[in-house]
Amino acid sequence: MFETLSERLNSALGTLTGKGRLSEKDIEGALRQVRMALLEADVDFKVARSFVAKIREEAQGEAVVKSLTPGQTVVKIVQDNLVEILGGESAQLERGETPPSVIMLVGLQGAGKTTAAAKLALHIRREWKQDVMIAACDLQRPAAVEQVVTLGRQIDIPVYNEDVRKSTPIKVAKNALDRAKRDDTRWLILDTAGRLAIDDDLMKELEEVKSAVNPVETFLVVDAMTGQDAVNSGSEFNRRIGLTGMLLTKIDGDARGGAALSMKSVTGLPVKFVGVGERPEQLEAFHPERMAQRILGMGDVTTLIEKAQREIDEDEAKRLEGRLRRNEFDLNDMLDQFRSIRRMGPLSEVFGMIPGLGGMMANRMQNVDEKRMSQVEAIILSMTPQERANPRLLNGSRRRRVANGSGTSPSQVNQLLNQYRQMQKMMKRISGPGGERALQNMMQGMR
Ligand SMILES: Nc1nc2c(ncn2[C@@H]2O[C@H](COP(=O)(O)OP(=O)(O)OP(=O)(O)O)[C@@H](O)[C@H]2O)c(=O)[nH]1
Ligand SMILES: [Mg+2]
Repeated sequence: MFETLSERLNSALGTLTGKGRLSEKDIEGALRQVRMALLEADVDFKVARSFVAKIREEAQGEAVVKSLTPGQTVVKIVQDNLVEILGGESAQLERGETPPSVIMLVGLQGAGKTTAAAKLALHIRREWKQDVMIAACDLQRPAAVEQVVTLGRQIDIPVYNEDVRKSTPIKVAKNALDRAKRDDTRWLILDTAGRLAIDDDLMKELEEVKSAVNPVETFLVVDAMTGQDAVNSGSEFNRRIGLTGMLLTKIDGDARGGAALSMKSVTGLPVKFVGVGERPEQLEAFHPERMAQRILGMGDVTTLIEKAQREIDEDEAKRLEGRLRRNEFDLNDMLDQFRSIRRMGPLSEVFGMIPGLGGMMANRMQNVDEKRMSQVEAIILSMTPQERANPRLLNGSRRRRVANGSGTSPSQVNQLLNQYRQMQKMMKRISGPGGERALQNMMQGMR
C-alpha cells in the first residue's frame, strides 16, 4: 500500500533526521525530494505545491530552529500536514433520523461498487449489529444482479432485486426502500450501474434514483489505481449528483496513492472507507492520522490491534491461554495461530503496521514469508492428529514421511519443530508470572 511513496518520503526525510542543525540548503533539498515523491505518486500538482509550501513555511519557524532535533521536528510537520490533506479528522458514517438509513454507491464501471456494497453491509452488521439490506439497482446487464445476489448469499445479507427486463433502477430503489421499512431493516445499500466514462444518461438515472430514496450517504466508489482521472471524475459526480464522501478501493494494489492524497483537497469530500482486497471483509474505515503514520513508515498499531481483536475470537483466546498454562500448547494450536495471523491480511500489510518495521522492510519480507506460512500449514497438515497433539512422536522416519507428504524437506520439518519449541517457550514466559514484563522486553527488543 503506497510503498513507493512511503519509501521516497522516508528517504527524503531521512536525510534530515540525523543532523544536529539544518541549513536552508538541507531543507530545500529534502523538500524538493518530497515534492518529487508526491508528483510521482500522482498527487495533483497544485496539492503537492501547496503542501510543500506549507512545510517550507513551518520549517523555517522557531520550533524547528530551537529544537534539539530539528530533523524530527520537520518530520512531525510533514506528518501533521499529511494528516491534513488526507482529510484531518476521521469521518464517521452518517445515520438517518428514521430507519432505514440509505447509502447509495455510485462510480465508474469496475470501480468496485458491487464489492463495496457487500463490504459495507458486512462492516455495518459487524460494527453495529444492525440489519442491512442491499438493493440491486444495476439493471444494465443481467449478470450484475446475479453478482450481488451471489455475494449477498455468501455473507448472508438479503438482496432486494427485480426482473431486469421489466423493472427500472428507480422502481427497484423505491420498492427496496418500502421493503426495508416494512421489515424494520436499519440500513439499505444501493448498488448502481457504472459506465466507462461519465455520460449524461448515467447521471440522469442516478439523479432520479437519488431523489426517489433520499440517501443519507452517497458515496463515490473510486478505484485508487486510476490516479488523477479518479479525482476528475469525482468532481464531476459531485457536481451532478451531490456526494457525501468517498470509498477508495484497491489500495492494496500498486496504487501510487495520489488519488487518496488529492481527493479531499480537490473535491472537499472525505474518504470514509478504503477497500484493501477483494474479499468482503477487506474494508477499513479511513483514518487520516493512521494512514499518515503508515505512509511515513511509523506503523499503525491501532488498526493492527483492531484487526487482531476482530480475527481472534475471545473464547478461543481464553481456551488457548488455558492450554498454555497447562503446558498443552501443541502443533494444532500453532496452526490456529498461524491461520489467525494470515486472516489479518497479507503479511506485508500486517508487518507494515508494526512501527519500526515500516513499509520497506515489510515489502521485502512478503514473498518469503507468505511462502513459509503456506509451508508451515502444509507440514502440519501432513501430520496425523496424534502427531500434532504430541510432537514428540515425530521420530526420524515420521519426519521424512511428513516432508514427503507436504512437498518439503526433512530439514524444513525440523526447522518447524524448532520454531514450535521456541514458540512454546516464549508463550510460557508470557503467560507465566511476570509475563507482562517479558512481553514488554520482547517488544523493546524488536525496536
Ligand atoms: N484488489 C482489490 N480488488 C477489488 C477491490 N474492490 C473491488 N475489487 C475487484 O474489482 C473488480 C470490480 O469490482 P466490482 O465490485 O464488480 O465493480 P463495479 O463497480 O460494481 O463494476 P460495474 O458494476 O461493472 O460498474 C472485481 O474483480 C473485484 O474483485 C479492492 O479493494 N481490492
Ligand atoms: Mg457492479
